Amino acid sequence: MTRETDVEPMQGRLVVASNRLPVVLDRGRDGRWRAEPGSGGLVTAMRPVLQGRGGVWVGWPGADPEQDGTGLRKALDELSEGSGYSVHPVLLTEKEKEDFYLGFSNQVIWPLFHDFQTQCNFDPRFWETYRKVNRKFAEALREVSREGDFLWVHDYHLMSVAEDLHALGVKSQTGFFLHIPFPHLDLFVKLPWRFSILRSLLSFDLIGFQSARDRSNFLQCLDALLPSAEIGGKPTDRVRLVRLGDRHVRVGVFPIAIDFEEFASEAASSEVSERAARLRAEGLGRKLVLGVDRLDYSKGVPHKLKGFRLALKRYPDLRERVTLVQLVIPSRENIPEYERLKMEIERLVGAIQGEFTRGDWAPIHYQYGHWDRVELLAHYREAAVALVTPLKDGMNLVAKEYCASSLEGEGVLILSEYAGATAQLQNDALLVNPFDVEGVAEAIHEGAIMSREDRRRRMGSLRRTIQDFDLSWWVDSFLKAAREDGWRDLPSVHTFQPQPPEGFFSF
Ligand code: GDG
Repeated sequence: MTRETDVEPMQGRLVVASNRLPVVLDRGRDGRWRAEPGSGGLVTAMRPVLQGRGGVWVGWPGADPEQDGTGLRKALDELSEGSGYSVHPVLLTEKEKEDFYLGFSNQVIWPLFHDFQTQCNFDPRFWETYRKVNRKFAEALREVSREGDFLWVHDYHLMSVAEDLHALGVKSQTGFFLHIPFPHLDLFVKLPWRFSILRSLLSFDLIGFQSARDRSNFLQCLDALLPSAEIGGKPTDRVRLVRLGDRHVRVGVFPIAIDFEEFASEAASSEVSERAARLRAEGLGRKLVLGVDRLDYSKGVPHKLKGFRLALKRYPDLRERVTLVQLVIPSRENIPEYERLKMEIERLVGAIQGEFTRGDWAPIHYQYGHWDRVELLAHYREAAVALVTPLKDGMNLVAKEYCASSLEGEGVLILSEYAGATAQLQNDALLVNPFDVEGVAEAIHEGAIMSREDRRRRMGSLRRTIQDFDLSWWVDSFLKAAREDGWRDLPSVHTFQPQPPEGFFSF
């Protein structure tokens, strides 16, 4: 389903830039490139927007240009014709891919911004290439945009683009959205290029974060490292203003969302219903506990496995009654840390199977790979409990997709305190600190035995929140914030503070 949004940010077109174009390229046996639409959180969010209002999407197509630049452009043009917007490739060399994408983006910014400072490789060559590639993106934006367009740049790969746009004399208004968390000052100061990154970000006209936590970290960094920046507004304002010299920058909180109606209607389709019924039959009446995570150390997969093991140990009544289905999606396999993580997960799964398997019941169904959409939605629909335990996450769309697909309204969401989604879903999810293995085990037990009434009440409320703040709300709010006065009447932000347990003594 495609949806148009009702907000005109300005008179011009929308030009989106992200590291990857929303395509998967494949070279057929005849040697010709074919471009298929891609998937993923950012793509799912932005594609309907561009389809509805037209515009341009600028990004790396994911293929090696040296092999056949011309054929590649032709395949992309063909895709543009059918999609309602045009795509414009930024071509990267092997070295740029290594140092910009695998290097600076995924071995500096990704670990640091997810609180894994010890996994950072602060190689100065990575930074040099990052700057060069950001410049390349800015040049591409200058080439495709015209005055009055709104340039919407996405994510940590492209934090310096606006600074380059200024240097190139581009006058269009710009917005930036960070899909991942922004770290606390104590971590951010470790970054050798901390001043450059802050100044580059302040070259955008609007900066959007996923949660109040991330914006507050960013503002704290500004306060400490660029004291000449004046910060206006209150922590609960959707948009706050920062003044640096003659620049005025809006800094907002826009939790990314899903197309609720699309998930709900697809989950109700006959294909998904049939697959869900088969899963139920195969499960022999056992409760399905579900985990869906990209292979990434930020997702806390070993932590959830340890929590599940402890739950089975402490509560023998769970044995043979619940099965954990854990999908791990391959990601960044060229980085050694990801290979190590995969081995750790597989070792833990093996140990738990060895300890608890009885007769025809194995406690875990572990899959390393991809599911198609029907398989994913059937699992969401059938799962009695979703176990979402990231150690840090910008948002976590899986948590929202699970609720939207939980059509009977009886699923239980166990959610980490460190997911961006927690600020919105804290009242009705079972919250856990994933580092607290006992807390995770207790939540699994509580989720498995929760009364139907309680489950319905919680899931009903989760679904309403996700529906009220859905994808079109997210896009509209961002674009409203970019307009002259549009941001003034946006609703206030959700915040999250861990609550002390009852009876906890405070001074
Ligand atoms: C980043 C931030 C933020 C996964 N496996 C399959 C599959 N998926 C889809 C899910 C979901 C998406 O991939 C994963 O999104 P997440 O939000 O959980 O995580 P990241 O990939 O880390 O995304 C994150 C997001 O950006 C958006 O701003 O929420 O915090 O880290 O949509 O459904 N889809 C299919 N088969 C799979 O096997 N079809």
